[in-house]
Amino acid sequence: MSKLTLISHHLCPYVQRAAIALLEKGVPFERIDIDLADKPDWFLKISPLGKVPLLRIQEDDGREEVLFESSVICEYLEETQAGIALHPTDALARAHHRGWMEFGSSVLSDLWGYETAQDAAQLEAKHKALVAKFATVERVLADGPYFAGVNFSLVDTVFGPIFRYFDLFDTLGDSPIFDGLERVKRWRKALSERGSVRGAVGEDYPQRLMEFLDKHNSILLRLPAAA
Ligand SMILES: N[C@@H](CCC(=O)N[C@@H](CS)C(=O)NCC(=O)O)C(=O)O
Repeated sequence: MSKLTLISHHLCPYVQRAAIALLEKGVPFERIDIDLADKPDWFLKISPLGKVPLLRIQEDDGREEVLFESSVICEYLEETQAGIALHPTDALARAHHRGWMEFGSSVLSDLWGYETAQDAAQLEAKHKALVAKFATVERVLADGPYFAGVNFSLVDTVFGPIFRYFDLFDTLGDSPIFDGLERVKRWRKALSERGSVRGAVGEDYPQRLMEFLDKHNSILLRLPAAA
């Protein structure tokens, strides 16, 4: 049996996708969190883009492989590990899921701009972009509780970490993003209750996210309700 190691960072939402997939499939793995502000040499040697996540696969016979890119890692796990299926069997449905995983990455790009906004205008622009993206998501969601109904899928591994940001952001005083988006809200709740989603970060996640906002001088921390 191969030994799997997830090279990670405490806050990274892309890492969380892979961690959730591993937890869903019940695959034992080791997690190594690195400091992205001071990347270790061993990491730079094996990470083509200098980014986490990486999945290190060590075979019993000493062979070793490293995968990079969260979607590649998740697809590899889906193809090689037993346990629950995280992709639909139908090729067209699977292609749609891959599209919505990409959509989740574009939401993360807006979220980065939102959480690192320095002034009210930047925050407002990213707030609007996020509202528009989640309104689009609302239109494709059905009865839930998950993206594709009762079956948890890789799209859920992408959005669980996205929604997690708002557990903290909701307390900081910006106007709500999900108002009127009842299906999105229901999906968010279902994901927040899922064991694998909860288990993909440490207990100190909210504190680390606060530190991140502080380090980036985020305007979210300077809103009247956050003071
Ligand atoms: N497309 C990549 C994105 C991964 C990514 O952006 N990781 C961030 C942390 S969340 C990172 O390692 N950043 C370090 C850097 O860019 O120097 C994936 O899906 O794995």
